[in-house]
Amino acid sequence: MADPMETYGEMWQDLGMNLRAHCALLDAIPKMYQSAYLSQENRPEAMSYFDFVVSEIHGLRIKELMEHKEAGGKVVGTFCLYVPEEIIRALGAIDVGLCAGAEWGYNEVEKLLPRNTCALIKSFVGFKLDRVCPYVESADLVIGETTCDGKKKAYEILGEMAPVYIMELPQMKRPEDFTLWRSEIDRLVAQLEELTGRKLTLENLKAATREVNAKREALQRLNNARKAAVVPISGKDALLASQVAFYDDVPRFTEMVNEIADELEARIAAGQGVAPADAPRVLVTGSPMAIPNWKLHDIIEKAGAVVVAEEMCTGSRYFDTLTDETPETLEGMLDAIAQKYLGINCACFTPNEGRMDDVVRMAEEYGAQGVIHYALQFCTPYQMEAHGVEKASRKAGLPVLRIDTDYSMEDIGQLQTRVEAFVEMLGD
Ligand code: BJ8
Repeated sequence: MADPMETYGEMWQDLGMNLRAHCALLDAIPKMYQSAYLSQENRPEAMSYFDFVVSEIHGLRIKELMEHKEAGGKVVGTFCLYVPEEIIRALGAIDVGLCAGAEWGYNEVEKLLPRNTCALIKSFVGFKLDRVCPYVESADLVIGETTCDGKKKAYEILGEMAPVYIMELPQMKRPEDFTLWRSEIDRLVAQLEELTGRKLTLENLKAATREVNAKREALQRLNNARKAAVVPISGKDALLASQVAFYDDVPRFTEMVNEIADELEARIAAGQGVAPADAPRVLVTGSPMAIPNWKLHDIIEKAGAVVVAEEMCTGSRYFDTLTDETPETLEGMLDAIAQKYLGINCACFTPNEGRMDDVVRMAEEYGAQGVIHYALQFCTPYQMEAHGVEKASRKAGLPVLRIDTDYSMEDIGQLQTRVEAFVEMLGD
């Protein structure tokens, strides 16, 4: 394989990246990928597309972003599911998800942020401080949102290093909260029209909505296949598809995920699975798992279980509902977008009963025998909401294991022991 520095070094340099630190980061990913992904047996062949995407994680896609910028287009970075990608796309910009999933530059980060900040926030601040993420460096604008307190305050710090725009997200779902959120969507439109120099129209918004919905439908197809008695794809591979959805080219990604879904449907018909039919089935719920955070899925599946669903932002919360494409006015389309996004069940909301209902409903639909609640350490919303998830799951007869962890590998042994005991209990 060609040396990535030879192929992309100049591009990374032009982006102002810290090449030495970036090389160290890029060196770490293939080892993690080999251990978590390439060591799997009997993977769907079409997953080779994702092997390629990961091998080019900071290469080919960044080159595409640069070409888009050279042609006058804009790149917009986002950190949260609530930022409507339909609007960004409709205005000709490319939306990339920036949530960082690797421990990086903590020594410097902890001079700015308290040590007891969640790994996701520390990671994105570390990536920016050390200039190792070409997605952040290529963004013309970063859109943040008022979700958890840690993110809100970290965006103020990020704003000292990059252009940041904040959407105010309500924390409840009453009619007056919808009114506030709807006005925030209008503010976002104005901001993005100014950035892109384009006008939002009914036509461009409908076209973008169709494309984004098609991506969600492809992910729904892939995930539906996981409901089969003999599961045709590992949880790790399904998680990877959700992670890549945040930054890959939308039509290409949709096509490739539909190809995987074709293969999975054929595998189901042939009774071909990635795990034995009696492997315990687990639903994972909680904080998002940003790429390359594959730690918990890897532990669960190496313990002999199969993850059949993720109730998380890198999972069902991203694709399980579509935006209504039928309104025939621009205002109507923006109402539909506001509604779709306010329907997401993030733990930053109170009350958030919809999430408990989703966990129980999904466990039934996907045939999960147990629930693993995953929260990043110091993620107050998810760590506290674990109580409600546990209560609702136990009421539905589902055993629950609560895991609070971070991106480091220090607790691997302890997590393996706890997960193995849980999987064994499910198998009894
Ligand atoms: S919609 S989950 S992407 S806010 S892990 S930074 S919550 S302390 S990421 Fe999230 Fe949007 Fe909600 Fe999804 Fe804070 Fe928790 Fe850290 Fe988090």
